[in-house]
Amino acid sequence: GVEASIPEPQREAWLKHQVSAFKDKDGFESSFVRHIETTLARSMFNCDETAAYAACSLAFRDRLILEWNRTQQRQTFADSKRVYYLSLEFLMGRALDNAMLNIGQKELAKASEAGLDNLGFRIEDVIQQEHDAALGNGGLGRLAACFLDSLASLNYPAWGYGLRYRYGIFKQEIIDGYQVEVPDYWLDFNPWEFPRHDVTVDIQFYGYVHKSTDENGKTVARWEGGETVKAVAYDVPIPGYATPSTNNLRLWSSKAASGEFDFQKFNSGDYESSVADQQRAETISAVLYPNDNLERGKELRLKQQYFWVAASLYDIVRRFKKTRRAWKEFPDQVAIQLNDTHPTLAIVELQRILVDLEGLEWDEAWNIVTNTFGYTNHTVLPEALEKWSVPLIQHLLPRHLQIVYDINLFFLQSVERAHPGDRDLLARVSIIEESQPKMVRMAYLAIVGSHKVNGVAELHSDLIKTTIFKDFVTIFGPDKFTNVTNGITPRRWLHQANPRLSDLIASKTGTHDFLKDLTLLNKIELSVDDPAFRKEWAAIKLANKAKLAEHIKNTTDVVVDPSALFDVQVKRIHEYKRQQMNIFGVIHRYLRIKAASPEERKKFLPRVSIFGGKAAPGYWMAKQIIHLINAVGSVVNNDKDVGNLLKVVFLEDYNVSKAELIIPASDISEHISTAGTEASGTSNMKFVLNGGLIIGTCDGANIEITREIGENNIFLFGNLSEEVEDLRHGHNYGLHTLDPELVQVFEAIEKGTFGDSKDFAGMITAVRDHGDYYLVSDDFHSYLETHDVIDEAYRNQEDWITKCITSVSRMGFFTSDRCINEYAEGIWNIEPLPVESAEPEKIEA
Ligand code: IMP
Ligand code: B1N
Repeated sequence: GVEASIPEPQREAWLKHQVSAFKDKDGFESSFVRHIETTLARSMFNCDETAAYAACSLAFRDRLILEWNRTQQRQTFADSKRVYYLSLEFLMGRALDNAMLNIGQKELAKASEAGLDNLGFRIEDVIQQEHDAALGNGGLGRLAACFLDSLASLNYPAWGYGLRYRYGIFKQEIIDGYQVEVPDYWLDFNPWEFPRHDVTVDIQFYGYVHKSTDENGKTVARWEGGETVKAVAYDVPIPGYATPSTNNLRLWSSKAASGEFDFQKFNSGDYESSVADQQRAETISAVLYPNDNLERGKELRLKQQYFWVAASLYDIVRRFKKTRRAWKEFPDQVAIQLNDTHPTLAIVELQRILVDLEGLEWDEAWNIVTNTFGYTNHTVLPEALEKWSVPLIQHLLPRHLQIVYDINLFFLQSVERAHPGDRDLLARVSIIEESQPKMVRMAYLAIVGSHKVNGVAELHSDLIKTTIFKDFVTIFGPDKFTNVTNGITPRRWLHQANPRLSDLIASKTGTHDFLKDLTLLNKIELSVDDPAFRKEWAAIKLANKAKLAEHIKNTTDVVVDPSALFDVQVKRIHEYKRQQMNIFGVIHRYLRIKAASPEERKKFLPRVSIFGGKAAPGYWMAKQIIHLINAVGSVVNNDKDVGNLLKVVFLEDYNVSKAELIIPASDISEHISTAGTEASGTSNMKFVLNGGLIIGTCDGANIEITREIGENNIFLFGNLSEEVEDLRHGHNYGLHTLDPELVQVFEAIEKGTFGDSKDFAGMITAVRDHGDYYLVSDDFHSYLETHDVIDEAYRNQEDWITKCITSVSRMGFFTSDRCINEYAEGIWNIEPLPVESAEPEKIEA
């Protein structure tokens, strides 16, 4: 702010000492050695790969933070509209590799690589030292990370706001075939964050509401009492690709508000309880809830949500106030996007700030609020739709509950005016569910408080309009609801994960410009028949598979043949994603191989079935699925009759950096959710972009991938989303005859082929006796048939490679750059703001 600015007369002295970052190999080496010796207090006699990682990161960080300062100053001077992306999850993965690619560009990356080499380290090994920043569960968190990359790369003035969890998603170990969770303490050394101990916000909880009448007869509400926790900001710079723009991800960490200890208690000898208070405050940002697509209504989760939302809004409002504009201009300066309903309290908090603290009239405030927010829905699964109990909110946030009730009252009054006498409609759309206890429906609150609501793939956006949010389309009209199909950043998911493929593509398109404009990929379709190109294409896939085979050997002791078909399903373990169907299919293949004569066996195509993914710690069925996959693996992989025809591998601790290894090594990946359940999926896009084909249901983004790449290049199967409801209905009326091939699989499990069958009984009864909610039996036959089609297709390697090249060439649509441009234009109404480089010679005084 102005208060902290150095006065004009002294600025000359500052300008004499402008800091610059390294520009070449020698500069890199000098920065590296300086950080080793000063920042890290080590020396050439005490420098291992971890220290090298640290020093290398610090050298790049110096560059990054200069660009960061420059970008933030430019955005402040320009006084243009900013977008704030509020997400409880940011699944960032590793930063060094990404920073070298994005800010480093080719020359600097090459220079630092040579510098490292000269000082005795290999860049590949140094990069491997970094611990993933894993502040997310799966697709939703990784999408937020891809969006940050695109926002910076496209020069949009944008900040992310999240929580600085001390523990990210747990580390998964597989012990005797079972998942074991180990805490992920990742903050030991993190060179990518800047603590801002000067940027803190006091956050209030509990207490009561005091209402009084002011001199004009207006009722004023004051929230008093309760307890206070301090939010401390930590900033993570987000480099754009091929641009100096460096945006900010601000993560909040919780601390006790009253200094280190409660001295009252301390002096009265109650030392333990004063430490306990301290720890209770720190608990708020301690741990990421490890559920994907599930909300369990825990008080601490609600505390996390309010803590983060209140700190972020305080910060956003403070920044707006520095501009001294009128409140009605707030939506011209600020767009806030809600990543699912987790930050929905922000709507209530902004209304509270405007009405209670700033004294605006309700309607004027509400107009500002609704013009500021946009809401993205990511799921239609009922167990994932957030509801909070009224008594819990009443206790924790008494004033917010009153505001929610008022928002609901005014909303229902307007519905009543437009649809007089429709009591059912009022009950259906009420933000308050009249249950025991009463519940606040967060998605409804998010819709009512936003000007746009979007789904994340076409089918999903249609589904929310015709099912869960149908009544709101009637009330607000169809224009409030829109679609922005998800995307992925090609920087990480092509160039970083698969540098050889990226370079091969560049050799045909002339430059790496497709990393900025992914539609340029279509140029490689002209080379689809070029023998040298095809040969190199195949060689790259084989090398990526060999690298994964090496990892499989090192981590599981299973030896797999890189020339076999690699069939991959890596994602969170969930019944709707149907890993159970996959492993049942693997068992079916195993039974067929066993039943075949030695002569017939020669006709089988060698396959490796690769699984990976975490189960939520409390999700018993998901854990049973992991156990069955491992049990099948230990039987199949040691069966002499099977040999190389089938291997089954479960890769421990699937995360972003492992995804970068696994995805480029896939021939076929599986995206086989029950139709209508996977909102979009984003790994489907990553696999195709890396020259793998997919088997999938007509669900989420699979449908649009098919439209883009052509239906000859994808293996679709199974019932359609419009058939699901009738099928489920049929099951419940006893019309469920199990697929005979699935019966064979169940018999084998129940005979004890894979160990004690009791361990897997839940998976069988879910299908056979409990209505088969996810339609495993209904889709099983078509699933098996499609795998046979895949075997045949893979035998014709020439056709297969043609399919792969053609598919990659048509994937331009799925860049997250396209998503961000769509959000910017259709929802946020913001423009890019390019920044000049921070090189000192270019800075004007
Ligand atoms: P904030 O908006 O106050 O949180 O500031 C974020 C960053 O924007 C600061 O660290 C500065 O880099 C930049 N910034 C903020 N205020 C000013 C200003 O008045 N002039 C130039 N840059 C500013
Ligand atoms: O969001 C992704 C989509 O590609 C996936 O299809 C979708 O399943 C995923 C509550 C969620 N939806 N909902 C969640 C995560 C954590 C949580 O506590 C819900 N994740 C998705 C990106 O759009």
